[in-house]
Amino acid sequence: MTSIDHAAWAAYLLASVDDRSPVAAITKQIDEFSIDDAYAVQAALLELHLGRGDRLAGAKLGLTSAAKQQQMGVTEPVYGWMLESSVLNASGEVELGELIHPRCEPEFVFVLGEDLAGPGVTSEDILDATESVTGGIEVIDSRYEAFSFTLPDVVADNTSAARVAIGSSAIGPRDVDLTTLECVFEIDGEVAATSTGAALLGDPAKCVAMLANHLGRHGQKLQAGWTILAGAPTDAKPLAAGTQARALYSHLDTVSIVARR
Ligand code: OOG
Ligand code: MG
Repeated sequence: MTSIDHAAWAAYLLASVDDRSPVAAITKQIDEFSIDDAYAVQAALLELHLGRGDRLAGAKLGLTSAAKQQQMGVTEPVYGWMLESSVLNASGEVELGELIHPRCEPEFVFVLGEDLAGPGVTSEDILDATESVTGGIEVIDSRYEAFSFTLPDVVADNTSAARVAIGSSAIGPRDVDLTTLECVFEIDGEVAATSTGAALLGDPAKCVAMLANHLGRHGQKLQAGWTILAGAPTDAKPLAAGTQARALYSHLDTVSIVARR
């Protein structure tokens, strides 16, 4: 790792959240910003949020589908944190005034029943440790200008995490084959995209296993009670005033959000 001031870059990104104003990507300002530096900034940013009284609700993966990787031009999965303050209430109302240039995307969501530590965690281990699976819609909001970034930038920015609606229905992790669980994503009543769990690196549980192994490399573990987003199976859509997004799942209740100004 370099002599980069991780805490200062975390404060830079938090100011963007607070001001609802995008900032220049970090890699546009410093040449040698490594992935390790980026995860160190992400960790410092989490500390700043926790220091303000927020709490950890779980974790997330991003860029785990070909659709997302192509949309964002970043071809590797990323890992981030989910804060309690980001979880929307049952009305699914998203206050646009609190965000910069939000987009929304469907999610496959795992709720963990047991702690699980990498390395060596497999999809089967994840299914064993999972209490339930449900659907969700994530609202992402890159803190960078033009929603544009490289891999280390988006890692530092906690993988664009902003808000999330979590479904109220739940199935057991082995009740259905998660690779064939279908999701239809609608924007204002029009089908925007359809997908199955297999869009997530072939298997959503495999994505969560990668998260466990990533945390293991940082001396951390998945924790019982955490909510984990496996990543969007399809590309994200802009969330403008009045936009209503719905994710309809083959074996789960529909999740919806609506954007308000
Ligand atoms: C990065 C976050 C990606 C997902 O599900 O792929 C993500 C971004 O696209 O801004 O949450
Ligand atoms: Mg996502």
